[in-house]
Amino acid sequence: MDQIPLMRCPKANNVGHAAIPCVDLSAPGAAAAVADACRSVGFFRAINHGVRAAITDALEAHAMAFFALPAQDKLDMSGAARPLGYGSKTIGSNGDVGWLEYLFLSVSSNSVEISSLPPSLRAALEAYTAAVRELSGRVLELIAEGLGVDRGLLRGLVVGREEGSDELLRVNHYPPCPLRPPGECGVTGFGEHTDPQIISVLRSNCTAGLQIKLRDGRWVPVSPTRKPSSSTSETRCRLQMHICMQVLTNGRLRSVKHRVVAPEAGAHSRLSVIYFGGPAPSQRIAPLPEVMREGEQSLYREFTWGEYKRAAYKTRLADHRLSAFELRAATQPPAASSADPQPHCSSCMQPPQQQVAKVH
Ligand SMILES: O=C(O)CCC(=O)C(=O)O
Repeated sequence: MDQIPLMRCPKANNVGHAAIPCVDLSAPGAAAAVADACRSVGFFRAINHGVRAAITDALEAHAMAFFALPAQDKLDMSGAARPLGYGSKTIGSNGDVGWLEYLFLSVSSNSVEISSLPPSLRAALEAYTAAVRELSGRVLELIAEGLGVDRGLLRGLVVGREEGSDELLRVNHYPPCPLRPPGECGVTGFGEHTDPQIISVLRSNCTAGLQIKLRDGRWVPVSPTRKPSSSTSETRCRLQMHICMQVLTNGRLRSVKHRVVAPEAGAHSRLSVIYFGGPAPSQRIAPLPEVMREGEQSLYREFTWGEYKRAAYKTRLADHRLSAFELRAATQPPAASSADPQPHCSSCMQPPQQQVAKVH
């Protein structure tokens, strides 16, 4: 039995799910549609992307079997998350907690760098990683095309680099939470944050909980995908832009804030798998001259991915992780909203660390 502070997560605005674009990656206008979605929301649902349902079904089944093991076995197989490994309720080392357990893995060299995982889970993780790496590369090509730059420019930062890149895979398991905080709040599964890398592919089982923050400051729920029928060979994936992409495009594409509310008692467990595509640690990150207009000022000072990552690991999830790299004198980014209004239910905002929940 463990104890964690019960973090309240305000309910999202009920503005429907239509705000989240859905892009058919095989359609003729896919490049423009992807670039538009990345400019406006920073997040989209993809269809016809080529990741087969058999691959995600296998990963989900093996991951659920892993999470069903006794806590000590999970720790013995993966090591305690620092930050890679198996973690439960604590996220990172700076005080972030959530109603979840997870596996956080480096998959940079085409393999999962934890050899003691069950071989079937390891094989499923490797097959999934190969499929979503390919998908990420394809989407990065489409984004480049949509921005009017060389198709290989962004893909080359993550996929197929000789010196390697920084790819991570995170498998999150959110069991139903037996406690209900008062008011219009749920329990935080994963607190609000933006991801630091370039791109990510998120896949979840058919459960609700994920919310994203729109440019106008409203939090909206991302509708759970329906379970594909047995005749559907593809799974459903969502793609997200990250901090590095925001910098590379001088704010044209935006990194989206997101969070997860834990399932309530009686609901199904949520399982999500996220592939994070980042560049090599020595990669210099700065606005790409190819995307800048003549005379346009850079909004960010140049940094290496390694430098940014070290800084990000010292922060808490909800911190504004780019502030140390922003050039304040520059004009506001084209895609970043200067208004950052409070969430809908500000009276419920974290961290009210006084309530304590018991978790198995
Ligand atoms: O579980 C989810 O759907 C999202 C989790 C997430 O944002 C993360 O692991 O960085």
